[in-house]
Amino acid sequence: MKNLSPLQIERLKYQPKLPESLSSGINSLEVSEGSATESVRDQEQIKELFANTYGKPTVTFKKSSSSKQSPVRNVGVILSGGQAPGGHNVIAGLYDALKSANSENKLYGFLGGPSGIIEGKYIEFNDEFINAYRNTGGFDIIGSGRTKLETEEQFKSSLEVCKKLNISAVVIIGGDDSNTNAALLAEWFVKNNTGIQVIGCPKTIDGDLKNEQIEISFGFDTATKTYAELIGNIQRDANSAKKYWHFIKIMGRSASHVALEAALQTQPNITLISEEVEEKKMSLDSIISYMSDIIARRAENGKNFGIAIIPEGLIEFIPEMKSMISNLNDVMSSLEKDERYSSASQGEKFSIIENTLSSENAKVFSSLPTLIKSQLLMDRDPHGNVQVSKIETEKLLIEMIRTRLSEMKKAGKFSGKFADQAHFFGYEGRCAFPSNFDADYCYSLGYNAFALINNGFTGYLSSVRNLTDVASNWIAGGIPLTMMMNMEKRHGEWKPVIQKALVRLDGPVFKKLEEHREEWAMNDRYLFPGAVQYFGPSAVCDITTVTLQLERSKTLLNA
Ligand code: FBP
Repeated sequence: MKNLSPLQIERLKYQPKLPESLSSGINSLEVSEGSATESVRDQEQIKELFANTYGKPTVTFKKSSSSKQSPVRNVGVILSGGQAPGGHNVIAGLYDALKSANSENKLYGFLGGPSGIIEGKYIEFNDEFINAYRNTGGFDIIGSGRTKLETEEQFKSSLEVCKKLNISAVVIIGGDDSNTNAALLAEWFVKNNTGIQVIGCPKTIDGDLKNEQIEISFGFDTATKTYAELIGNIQRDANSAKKYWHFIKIMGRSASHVALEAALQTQPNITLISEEVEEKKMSLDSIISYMSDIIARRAENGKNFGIAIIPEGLIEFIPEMKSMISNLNDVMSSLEKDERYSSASQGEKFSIIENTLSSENAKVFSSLPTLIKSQLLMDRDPHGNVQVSKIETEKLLIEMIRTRLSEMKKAGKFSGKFADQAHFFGYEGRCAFPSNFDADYCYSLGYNAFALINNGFTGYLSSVRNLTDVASNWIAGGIPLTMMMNMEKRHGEWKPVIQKALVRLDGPVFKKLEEHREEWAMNDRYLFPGAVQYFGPSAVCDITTVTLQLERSKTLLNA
């Protein structure tokens, strides 16, 4: 093989593990149905909007002694949204299941995300093509995109493309927004008697697509292990040089699951959790006080160094910032179309904004450093929201802490030194080689997605559970997408969307941080997890996240 690293060559040979129920043959599955389901909230509205796909039961697959004939099927697959390690294995699992059900079956990959199905851009997979991507990171096999699939026109174009390719099922691999789109498409296909099924697969490094049936979204395991390795390395450096405070912002959009898991794996001195900031209504000023106090107390012990973990979405959870950003999003949606604003200089833009925001929000905006102000004015995402990954919150905190510490110094309350380093970990982890857990989980999700198709389901999310046990004991099945939905305001309109799972402050994962953080702040208890392990003892190589282990052990205790 040409142009492959030694690890690539070894990983291509890895055979992902499947739950026992699925490994006995794709055409020999018995379906066991649970009772009818309801959406998490707003049941009446969701039922009305999804009249054909609402209320279906959860399903579980079991081994069956009899085998049935599987008709020829063509399936299309889409990778949607941000990259997450393991996406290639979902496609490999889907392909293997589809081919083992009937060798005449075909799998098409839509290129560049959901726009591929709308515009009819696709490839057909074959063994050679798939084999080159097994157990590799990235979404480059067919590319990804963030086009929303939600309008009648888009659905009609998708139908035309499916008809042309004789596709009878579509698998959408994505996060909460993409699976909301999967639910809409599934409903539209049933309503219009097309006979085309739609199945979703739970993807996102953010870890915020989870519930009782979806224990973890794929990619979270590998991404958090990658960030934990990097944090561990920085902790070693900080503890060696003893001269820098490292402020590390970590991807994860709104929820702080990624920051929390990385912190549990590494035990840094400070970990901010956005959900706690919001719950306790902590102002920016009180966050600065909390962090400066730890820095000053460590300095008293002769430690002018440390590690602070900052979740990507923090800024939106600080009450005064949240209010200002929401006002700013509204203001920007009209200002962006205004010629006078577009041609204004940066300074003029700031004044226009300050004069347009409410007086409270204008005060907050004008108190921010220029760098942050300009980042707040950058392009909005497709939902009209500020792109939090582009705001350098870590630098905002550093600047404000520096000012606070110099005030404390003047008042005789700080006698140490403060030298900082800022980092942002995000893209470093989204395309890493999937860990064994993600390689196995993703392959199982894809394989299971075909099991759902083969058994006639639509509007379901592929679900593989019991994930802290060995893979052979994992439970495969599906849950109706509508079960995870509620109504939320988007662009000023109420829309059905899959509910995002935020960090629960009463859950075992946050409690673990809360119990230890004072100890970790003052007495260095750094852990150095090292690189993701692919080969070696199962107790090192096959285990999943601290988050899932804590959550599952609580579930088992309560069971
Ligand atoms: P998904 O929700 O689509 O999985 O995306 C996750 C994510 O990595 C977030 O953590 C981050 O805020 C965002 O994507 C960045 O996206 P982009 O690279 O498109 O700006």
